[in-house]
Amino acid sequence: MVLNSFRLDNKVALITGGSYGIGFAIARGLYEAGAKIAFNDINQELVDKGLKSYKEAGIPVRGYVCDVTDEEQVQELVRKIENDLGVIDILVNNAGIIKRIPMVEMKVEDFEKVIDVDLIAPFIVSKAVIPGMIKKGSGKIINICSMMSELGRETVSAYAAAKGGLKMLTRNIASEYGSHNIQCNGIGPGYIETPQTAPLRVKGNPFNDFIISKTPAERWGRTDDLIGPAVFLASSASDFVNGHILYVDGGILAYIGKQPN
Ligand code: NAP
Ligand code: GCO
Repeated sequence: MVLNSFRLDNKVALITGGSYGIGFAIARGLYEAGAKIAFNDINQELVDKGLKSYKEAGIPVRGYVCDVTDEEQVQELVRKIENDLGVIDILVNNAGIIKRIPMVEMKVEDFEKVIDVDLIAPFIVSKAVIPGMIKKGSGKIINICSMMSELGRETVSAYAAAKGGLKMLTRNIASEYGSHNIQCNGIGPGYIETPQTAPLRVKGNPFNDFIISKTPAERWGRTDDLIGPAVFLASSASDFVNGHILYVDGGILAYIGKQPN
């Protein structure tokens, strides 16, 4: 029964930065497919916010405070989850930040901070989780990439460098650990309605119309648009998919943009 291959029963999933937004939606989808859910966020306030949201959605979760850029905190996080729920089967490297600053005006420390969270942290968390997956004989890693894994634009140099690097880290983990039955893939969301893009969607911001003109679907993405792709890449249905970046972008990457009337 092909649909059974999309089930995640008895699997343990960690979604980093999962208090809200894309991470929260993906966690909800993995739960509905049968997984046990753990999430972390950078401080107790955000974890509490997430726990409240998950409770309101009727989703039992474990929430942990952990800064994913801190290797000691990440190793402690993995130990706690293994103790509370079991070995992590599915890792979603979702935590991320963006700083929109023209490159020549950007401080080095700002550039470094984005690289730390969006590229080095997925390395740190994957490095902590893979040994358990090797022992178990299977594992799924899903890195949340971006349109900026493929495209550049003004003011997002650090973010594009990080997300481009995350695409290649995804391919390298796939290459290095595929023989252990670990599949590492990426999801590249288009422009999605979350707090991170709220400044771009304010009424009258020309960027809002620009994105609509660049998206064949003629709409911003919704976090729910990412759930099916995430369940697919977390499940045995994708056991022979490895090193792939699945763009969930309404067609942006395929489209030159709406032609002038
Ligand atoms: P977001 O605001 O980027 O959410 C990311 C989450 O990660 C937040 O809860 C954030 O906490 C947390 N976080 C940040 N730094 C962290 C750290 N050092 N340790 C632990 N947690 C940390 O919202 P989003 O739009 O849902 O983005 C989720 C992911 O999708 C990100 O990787 C983003 O780059 C990517 N993405 C987003 C879009 C989009 O259009 N929204 C499109 C493509 C890709 P804070 O609230 O404190 O920042
Ligand atoms: C931006 C946006 C994008 C989205 C996303 C697109 O400022 O261009 O924040 O980067 O967050 O990454 O896929």
